[in-house]
Amino acid sequence: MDRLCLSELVDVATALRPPFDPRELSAGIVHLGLGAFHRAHQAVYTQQAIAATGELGWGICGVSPRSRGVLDQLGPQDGLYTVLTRSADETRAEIVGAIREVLCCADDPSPVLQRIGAAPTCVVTATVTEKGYRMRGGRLDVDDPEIAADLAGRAPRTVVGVLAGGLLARMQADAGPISVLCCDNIPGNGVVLARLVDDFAEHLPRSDVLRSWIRKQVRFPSTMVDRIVPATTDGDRDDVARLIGLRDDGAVVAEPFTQWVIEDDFAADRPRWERAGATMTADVQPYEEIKLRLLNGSHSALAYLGALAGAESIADAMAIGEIGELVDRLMREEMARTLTIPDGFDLDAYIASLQSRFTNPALRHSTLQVAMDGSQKIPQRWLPAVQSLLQHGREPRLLAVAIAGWMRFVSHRRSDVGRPLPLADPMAATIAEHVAETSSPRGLRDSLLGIVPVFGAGLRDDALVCALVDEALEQLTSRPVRAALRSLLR
Ligand code: CS2
Repeated sequence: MDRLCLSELVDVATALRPPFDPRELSAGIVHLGLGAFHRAHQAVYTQQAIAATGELGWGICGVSPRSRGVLDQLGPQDGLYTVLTRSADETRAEIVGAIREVLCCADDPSPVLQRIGAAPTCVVTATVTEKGYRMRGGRLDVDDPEIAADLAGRAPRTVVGVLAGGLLARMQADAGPISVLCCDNIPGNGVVLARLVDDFAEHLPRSDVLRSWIRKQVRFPSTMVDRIVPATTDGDRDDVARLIGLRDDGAVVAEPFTQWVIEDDFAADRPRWERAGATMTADVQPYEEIKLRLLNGSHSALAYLGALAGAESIADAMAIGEIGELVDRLMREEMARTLTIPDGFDLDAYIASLQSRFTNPALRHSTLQVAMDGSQKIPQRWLPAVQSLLQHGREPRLLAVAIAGWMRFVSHRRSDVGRPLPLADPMAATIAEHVAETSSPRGLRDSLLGIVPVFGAGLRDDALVCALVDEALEQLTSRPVRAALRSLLR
């Protein structure tokens, strides 16, 4: 079977092709992090915005910070790939042509720095996952060996180093203002990224000049991004081949739902993403909190408890009655009480839509995929809600069950049906050291709550939290997840 590329597009049904000739686009956006999420989210919005406005200057120069694999997927396909949208009733294919160039920083970051420094580039976007920013407590982790190596003067390879280097190139070229959008699940992601870049710039020679240029010429709008995008499987690629009649090694699969809320604070021109359904707003924070706590917070609980109970996918986890009930009550009885709900926002409808998204039978979203990188996710998904409940004199009882679920997951590493559960986490070694210190549930709770980058400094000393986690961990240690939850949910 022939492979998807520009010259093969003529043979594809018009309805599946990009709604413009990709050859006519020029790149006005640099995107860092070419994983499946970007391909199924911002690139699709951009394609639709270009189609709606006819503005051909918003092609994307996609950058893979480390992996050359993406070059092998998208390079021979001229940047083209298919988004397969799956729901219970329908599987739909759409070819995206917005990515016009693919670069990798691993070999040589200089073309990327030049691109960020070039006047036609007005927007940089990033999806590099939480760990890609290499931060600690919201600040740049200057002790991180990769950050330290960038700061010591090599050609930058970290995301923040590349951004700072690109902005330096732009200042030197006098190429004008630019906007940088973080599209990862981090609260206040714009403010956070601005701070990380400033932390990096502070260590560069003549830092004052660059830092003050950035303050004047660069905006970092915050964004809330949402679309469930499981890892692509061979089965997905086979379905794509059937639908488009070509082999596609860059295909991605996603749910029908998609949402993008963007702070309307740009330094320069930008694509009309609102013409593709994005919401432009003065304040992203309420949306971001709602999404991070209700969607991502529930997702992580489903991932750990589901994986322990032997569920391979999030939908399988939801189908386990006790886990479904826990997540429903976690959202309504705990998470929702910690949120500021914008006027006109229908919280019940939002929760109902999350439940149907989590149970989408056509999406095989693996529990282990969501379980990855817990140390980077827990701080923003669970802990602000724990703190908020405590401040209001409420018990974070169900959140404690989720925390105990993570503790059981990282310490036991085996499901109730005996399946090994790998721990994929940048802090895996530290977590393993803390686990090795002790064998009792209480000891484990005390030791793991002592990992400050994950749980902060005070939680370990909070008697109520300790008691709640102890009770849940005791249960999860002594019986299978379903029986433990039956007892904990009484
Ligand atoms: C998930 C997210 O992998 C995870 O941790 O919770 O990727 C989630 O699917 C997206 O944020 C949905 O927008």
